[in-house]
Amino acid sequence: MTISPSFPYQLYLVISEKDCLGKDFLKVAEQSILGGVDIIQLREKKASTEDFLVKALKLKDITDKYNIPLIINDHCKVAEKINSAGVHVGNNDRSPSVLRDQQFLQDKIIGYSIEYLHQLENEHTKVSDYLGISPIFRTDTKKDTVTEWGLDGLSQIRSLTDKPLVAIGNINLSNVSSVIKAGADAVAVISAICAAENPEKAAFELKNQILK
Ligand code: TZP
Ligand code: MG
Repeated sequence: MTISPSFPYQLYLVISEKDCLGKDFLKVAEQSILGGVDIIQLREKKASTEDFLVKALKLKDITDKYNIPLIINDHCKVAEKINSAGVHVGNNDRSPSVLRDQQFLQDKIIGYSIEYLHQLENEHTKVSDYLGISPIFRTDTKKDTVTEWGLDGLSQIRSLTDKPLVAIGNINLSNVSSVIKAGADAVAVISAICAAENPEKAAFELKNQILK
């Protein structure tokens, strides 16, 4: 695979405490980094701002220790408070073009989820640093999704944009190579690492497949 100079990360862990199924999510994060995860997003769907902030600060201690970017899902105020590497938003969240105008986000990473083809044409896509192609395959981890892009959908998007593409949705060891072949610059996973008995080994094996 070729590594995008503007998004030089290939294995992207999206983490929440709940998705770690009783394991300490901070340990899962650290083990995943040791296994080869390049970038981590904190995504706590039901957390209050206060609770999210506490988790984000603890996670940032770990990502800082290994010099790994921490991306914050939705909670842009928390992102600013902890000086995270960036934010990730979807179609129903604060829009990337408004976020980009905020001073603290001007030089940070903004990720934007693509659920409809027409989003490729909008201003938000233009100002984003990467596009989350959401979901590639239907997944039990997030049920309220719109388009199941599949490998063909991913290839089609690849042919329409030069933006770094982060594929997400039911990606695991058995399909990760095909997702890369279809044009993803990076793959994002939740359960393939968070739910694994050995998150370090799971990350290591995924990374190996990606770099093959
Ligand atoms: N966005 C689209 S699918 C998804 C998100 C956050 C969940 C991915 O989780 P998993 O367990 O890797 O399928
Ligand atoms: Mg969101």
